[in-house]
Amino acid sequence: MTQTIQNKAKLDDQALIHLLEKMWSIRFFEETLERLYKEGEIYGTMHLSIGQEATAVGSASLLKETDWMTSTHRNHGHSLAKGTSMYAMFAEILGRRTGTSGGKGGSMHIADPSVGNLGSNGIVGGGFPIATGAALTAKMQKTDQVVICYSGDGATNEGSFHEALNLAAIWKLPIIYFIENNQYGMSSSIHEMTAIERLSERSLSYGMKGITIEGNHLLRVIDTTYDAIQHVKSGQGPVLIEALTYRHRGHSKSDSGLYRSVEETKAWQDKRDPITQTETLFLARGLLTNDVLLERKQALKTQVEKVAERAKQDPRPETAALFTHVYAE
Ligand SMILES: Cc1ncc(C[n+]2csc(CCOP(=O)(O)OP(=O)(O)O)c2C)c(N)n1
Ligand SMILES: [Mg+2]
Repeated sequence: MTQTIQNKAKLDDQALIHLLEKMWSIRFFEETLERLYKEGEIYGTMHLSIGQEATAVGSASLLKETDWMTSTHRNHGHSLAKGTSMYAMFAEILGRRTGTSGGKGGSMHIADPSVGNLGSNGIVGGGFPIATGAALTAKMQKTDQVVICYSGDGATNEGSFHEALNLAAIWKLPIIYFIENNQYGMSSSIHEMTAIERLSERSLSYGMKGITIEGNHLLRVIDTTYDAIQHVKSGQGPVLIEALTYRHRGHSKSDSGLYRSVEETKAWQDKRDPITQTETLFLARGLLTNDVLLERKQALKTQVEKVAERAKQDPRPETAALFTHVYAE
């Protein structure tokens, strides 16, 4: 018998299953990218968010299409969860003309304003001023929009973080700073890089609300983001969410992983994987049976691979395209 899973956003069983499917599709998307990379189809590097799917899905899915978000170099999950086309993202990363930026930006420059995705960013901390400016726009134009600014833990040591948070707090902007604390900034442990225990404590110095949560727990992310949206919409100012998570893969494609132990990675993969935890919960509550789960998962995997193959057939940008989109018209 199904036991409804309580959540503050009042998502029903079907909506929750849809979020699980979103997490699967993000994982399959990135696993497909890994394969394509090994096959020599992708130039440059990539930063995979495998292991961090619950933070992206549990938060971005609560936004309306007209709400905004900014992301980082590790943006695939956020961009897909906000509604950016998977096909256009594959095409972008494969350097095809049909990509979100005409195939000229690549993995770190996915943007799609049509769904409120104001862009990812290769500059660590580069999203803070952009997102804060977007929130100021929303407030001045009284549009009722909310902004989520995603960042990593390492980025909170950039000056832009502190300047942006201060301004957002004094102007009471409708923005949620969502830190995905995956424990490392490249090869640096966050514990060696900051002298505080919780990054959410930083909210206190700016006079804003702050909270640290288990980021691999989908329901916890949903509830926390829901509360934060209500808070910023009611004009009480910004919220800082620190979500504890872990990236299963290396920082980028060139990472020999010498800075963390195999045991540590294995523990996060085996005991705290966001997808496995969600599947276990949904099965236990009877939202779906094991057979249905496996069937849907396999179907989605096949579908994602087909999308990649379709994007691969597209043409690359023409040489003349090098000179377009460089300056605003
Ligand atoms: C301004 C700037 N400094 C340094 C870098 C190099 N760099 C790229 S990612 C990264 C680590 C970022 O760590 P974190 O914010 O925790 O994000 P994560 O990679 O863990 O998602 C660094 C130092 C950069 N891209 N931009
Ligand atoms: Mg990090």
